[in-house]
Amino acid sequence: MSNIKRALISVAEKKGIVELAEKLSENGVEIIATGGTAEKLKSNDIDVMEISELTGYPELLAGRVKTLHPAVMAGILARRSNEKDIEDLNDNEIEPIDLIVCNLYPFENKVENNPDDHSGILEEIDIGGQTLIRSAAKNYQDVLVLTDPEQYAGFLDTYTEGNIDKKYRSKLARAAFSYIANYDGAISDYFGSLDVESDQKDNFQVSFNIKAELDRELKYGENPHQKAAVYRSKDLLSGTSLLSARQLNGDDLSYNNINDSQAALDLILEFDEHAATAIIKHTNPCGLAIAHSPVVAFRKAYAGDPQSAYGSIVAFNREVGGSVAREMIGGRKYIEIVLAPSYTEEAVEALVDRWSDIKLLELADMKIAEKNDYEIKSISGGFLLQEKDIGVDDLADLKQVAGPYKDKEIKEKELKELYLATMAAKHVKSNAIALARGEAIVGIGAGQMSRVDAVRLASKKAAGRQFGGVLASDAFFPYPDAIEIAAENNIKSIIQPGGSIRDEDVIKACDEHGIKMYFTGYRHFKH
Ligand code: 93A
Repeated sequence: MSNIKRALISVAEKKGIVELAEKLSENGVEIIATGGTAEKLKSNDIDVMEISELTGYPELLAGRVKTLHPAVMAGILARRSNEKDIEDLNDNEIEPIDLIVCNLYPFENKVENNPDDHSGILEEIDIGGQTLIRSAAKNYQDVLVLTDPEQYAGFLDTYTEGNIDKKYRSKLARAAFSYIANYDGAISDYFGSLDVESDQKDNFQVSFNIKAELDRELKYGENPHQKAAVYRSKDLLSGTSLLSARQLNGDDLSYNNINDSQAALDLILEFDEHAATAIIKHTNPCGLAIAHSPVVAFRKAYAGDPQSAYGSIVAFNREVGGSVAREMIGGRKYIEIVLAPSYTEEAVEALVDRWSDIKLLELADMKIAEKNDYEIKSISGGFLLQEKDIGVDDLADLKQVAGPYKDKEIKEKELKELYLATMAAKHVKSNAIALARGEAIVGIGAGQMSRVDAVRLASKKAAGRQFGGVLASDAFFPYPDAIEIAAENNIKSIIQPGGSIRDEDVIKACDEHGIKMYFTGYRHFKH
């Protein structure tokens, strides 16, 4: 049994504390506690020394100063193997403290529940408890520290079995420091939010600390020789998170699976009004369609590029039922992952029957983020942080800048095609070109180093099906050469952000070929 003679308990969250103190008491540990904690323990017939008895002071400043006292701090911080430290304790009649059980004032709850009560929030900044925890964790070789009721049961087992060793102590110290780091992060976020308020929120700076927790370790990263893990962070999200998906079948998701599924989710979230299907390979869509039903949406999306759809991720914004499942199975190529808001039992059975290892992800609440949804890209020594590319694609006020019928309203059907193509181009790696016809994508040119090559590639992929369809580009055309190729490929309309110094040449080329062209004003680079 480890040598714990005295424990100091000071907890805001009192869950499990009586059971813990009881066990310690039974084992002859002397218990010291702060006001509320002492009261709770006493009312459960546990022998407790009040902190004020130890310090010789009452709790001061309405509790701001309770445990901040040399008799406490030296009792924790004294190195048991250091003669001088022990001499100091003896000279000052201070007894060592071997165990700290402490969790802090619920600062985050207070901010969440009473965001405008500034002085109340300040009172929830714990000082003494932090100091107890830090001191114990610093002196972890001699002092144990528990900061979470979830640790109590494991601690009691380890303690009663006499297994408290150096490794266990250091594990507790690490947990203590990360507990404090998170706590301080929340405080700093709060003060950051005050700054942002006074800056009129016009200033995008990292006024927040990104806090993240390990969600799971992965088998490996993008390649088998790279280690990898998934972290989750509330600071990076306000919309739907893939991390809340329920997996109904299949092995654990790999790094690439997660990366691709996120791309699938980002794209499918663009569609709400119509049933949509997106088919993703290596984060790029190779199929995308809208329809009155998910069955037809899938059929059309798949027809976009059946060859590339092998081993793909298929995302739906509507329930996957039996007929959708049968459509997916019907003699088609292997699908690795399906992502949908829900599945019928029949659909799950049919899909699993066909592909026993198919990964089925259910994400009930599919909602696009409105704000505070960020993207991070790592660079050596730091990272790039940006808002996600969301919320600018209402095509209601589209401006036609070239081609015939300028004074006519855009037909519903064409508007759908324009939207579909724009969404595809937005979610394709730049330089991106997407061709749409009849509510489906028929050709995509992804990740080309020149835009004109992207147009060539998309046209080749469309293999004639683009006739009379629309073309979307993620960024402006620097030269009119791409228009020539679009004309050769019988494109009827082009949608693009505009903004090139040669816009006039590009408009002229469209006019010459009788191609309608619309400017959106929004670029959608994705690199
Ligand atoms: O206001 S404090 O920062 N001053 C202190 O000296 C102090 N010591 C412990 N708050 C302090 N504590 C905190 O009191 C602990 O972290 C714990 O959360 C809480 C327990 O108080 P009680 O036992 O009275 O319920």
